[in-house]
Amino acid sequence: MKNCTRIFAALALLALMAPAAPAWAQEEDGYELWLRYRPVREAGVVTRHARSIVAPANPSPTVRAAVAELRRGVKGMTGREPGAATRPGAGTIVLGTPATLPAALVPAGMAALGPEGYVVHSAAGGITVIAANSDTGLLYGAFAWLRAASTGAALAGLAQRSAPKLQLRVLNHWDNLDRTVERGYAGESIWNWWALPDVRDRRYVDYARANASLGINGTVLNNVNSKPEILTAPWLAKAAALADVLRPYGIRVYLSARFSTPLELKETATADPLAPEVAAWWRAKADEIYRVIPDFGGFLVKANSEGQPGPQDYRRSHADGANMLAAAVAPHGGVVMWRAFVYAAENPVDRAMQAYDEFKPLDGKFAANVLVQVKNGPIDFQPREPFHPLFGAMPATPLMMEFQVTKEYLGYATHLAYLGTMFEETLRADTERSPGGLTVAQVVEGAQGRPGRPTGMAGVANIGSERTWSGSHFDQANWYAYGRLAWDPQASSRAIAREWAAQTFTREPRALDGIVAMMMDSREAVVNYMTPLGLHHIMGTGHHHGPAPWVADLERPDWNPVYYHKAGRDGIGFDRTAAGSNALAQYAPSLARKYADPRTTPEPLLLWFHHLPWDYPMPSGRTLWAELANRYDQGVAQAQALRAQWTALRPYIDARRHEDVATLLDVQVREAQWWRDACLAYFQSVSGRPLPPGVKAPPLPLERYKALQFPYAPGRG
Ligand code: BDP
Repeated sequence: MKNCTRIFAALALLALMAPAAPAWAQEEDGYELWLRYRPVREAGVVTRHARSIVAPANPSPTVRAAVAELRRGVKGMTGREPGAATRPGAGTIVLGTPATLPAALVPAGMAALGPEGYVVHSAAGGITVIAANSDTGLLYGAFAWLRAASTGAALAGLAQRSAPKLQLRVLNHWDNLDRTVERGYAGESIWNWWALPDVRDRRYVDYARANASLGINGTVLNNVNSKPEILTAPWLAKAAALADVLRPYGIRVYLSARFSTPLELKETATADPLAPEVAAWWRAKADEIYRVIPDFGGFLVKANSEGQPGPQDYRRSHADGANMLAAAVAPHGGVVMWRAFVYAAENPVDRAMQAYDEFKPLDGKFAANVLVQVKNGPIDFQPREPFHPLFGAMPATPLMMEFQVTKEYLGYATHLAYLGTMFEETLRADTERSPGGLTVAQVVEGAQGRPGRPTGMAGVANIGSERTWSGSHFDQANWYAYGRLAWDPQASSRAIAREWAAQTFTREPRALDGIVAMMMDSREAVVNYMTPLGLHHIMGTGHHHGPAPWVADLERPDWNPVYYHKAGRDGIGFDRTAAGSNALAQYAPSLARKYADPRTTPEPLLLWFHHLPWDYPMPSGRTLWAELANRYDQGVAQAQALRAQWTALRPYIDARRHEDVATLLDVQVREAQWWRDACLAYFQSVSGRPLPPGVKAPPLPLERYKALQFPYAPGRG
């Protein structure tokens, strides 16, 4: 008995010593994402500001969703659910548009907010006003208030005003009709196609809430490598069921269309975009789609890329193909997002140059409702790439950014790599296409284009049916960061990381500092242990898991890692200067001049643009060979540091999520080491040089690394 008392006393003491928030005591599985609404220490303040909610009469489903979210959030944070009130007063949250708010509560400057912006502000008399020009704006405002409350903002002095800088903020699901997900590492597709349209999984609502909390307003349901069936009546009924669930949350549904659909369905004799029967088929198909999905967003198209059919099969241009589809959806207000990710098997030109070569001449030739969707870099979602040269080079065409949120080339969902910093790096890059500077973000925001043309950003989703949604707790941050940057491409990745971590893990300042520090370092760690100094595309064939810089036997030159690193006795790197492929000429002249000289090329992109001798002197004083080895070692050390930092955070994180993350970090350390060992073994063999002094020899002979096979790696769709 006495012993028991002592144990209890010790436990009580431990509990007192532990951080203030009791959240660690509760096991969490990550399902609630950043919308956890756990008890906050200033619960009294929150209650005082949210005793009741005044909503417009006859609320739409969207307003009902906003009110329900406020109730859920306040109840979670305070234990007390706000009631309904009919009149604004102290402690009420009043939601409304200029048409429904009492005149005295309508904030100034509402017109400038546009259709989706919101104001959240503390009015006199202890009233909080959430105002917008549309119900969707009110929903976004409700989420903004909840974000403020759950991150500990001063609720008495709120003065937030925010409007999205881009119109289309879209997730691209690479989800197949059999529920597999191309490049998906979080289980099956969340779309249970088989059970749709009858069964509407409740998870779809949680998906919609999460996206609406970020302002994501569109979702492409199916893989860019599309099938004709998706546009047949039974599948349209499934898409329509999803559209019904997502609509109240301001999310429109889009579909990836296979260019040869009418031909493959045997409903036309050709898929030539200039054939009248083909244009007529697409018009009728668009009419059919809009009958079942009245707010259908439009089509996403991957054409003449990696074996997909397209207008070039009929010697027509990308503009011919895009404009034909655009004409079909235009009467309904739809758009076409036409991808610029093209490179042809027969084309001997540097793969990094092919999209520019094909699309630049088409500038100004696309219909008003077409956006050309361009990947962030010229190759393919590598851990680091320079920005795509098309940004800034097609002033008469709306260019939509395509980021990959799923980590195909960055260690799947296993490695911790916060992509906010990577997205930010591209968005903040100066294209130098304007004397005063013109960042990629500004291009995407439409700074060059005619006013009124659409703007947008796409993120290849990392969402699946696993409990964590994204395959790991930290991968949720990449969904979050993508959404926040789609709303404001000039936002800070550090601020976003902090905001995410505060909602997802803890508000304890020391813990937050630690988590944010880990996130901010993580992507650079991956770059260092996989592809330092501008190396790229040296991953395993097909699945892209693990190192394989030695692969040289694939049918097409540009499928082989050796094509990208060009390492030999003489040196390493891809010469993209005038002496080499001259890809540099696709950038603004001032930038091209700077990057033409290795000494004025940013070190992180050195081997992207230059082939240099192993003895090339680096700014550090080391030779290139020694610097490369040093970076690989640094990457491993960074991965180990992430693991150690996480251990130190144990007192602040609930046991289950702490363990989940720790387990993955152990894998990351092991795989970072593997990357380092295999790459150094290989580059040493081709350079014929001894390892630089102080660099440890890889534990296994090169052949052992080469022999590793991963026939069942996930995500190949
Ligand atoms: C590559 C992926 C491939 C995609 C392709 C694309 O490996 O699965 O289909 O991009 O974006 O990165 O179309």
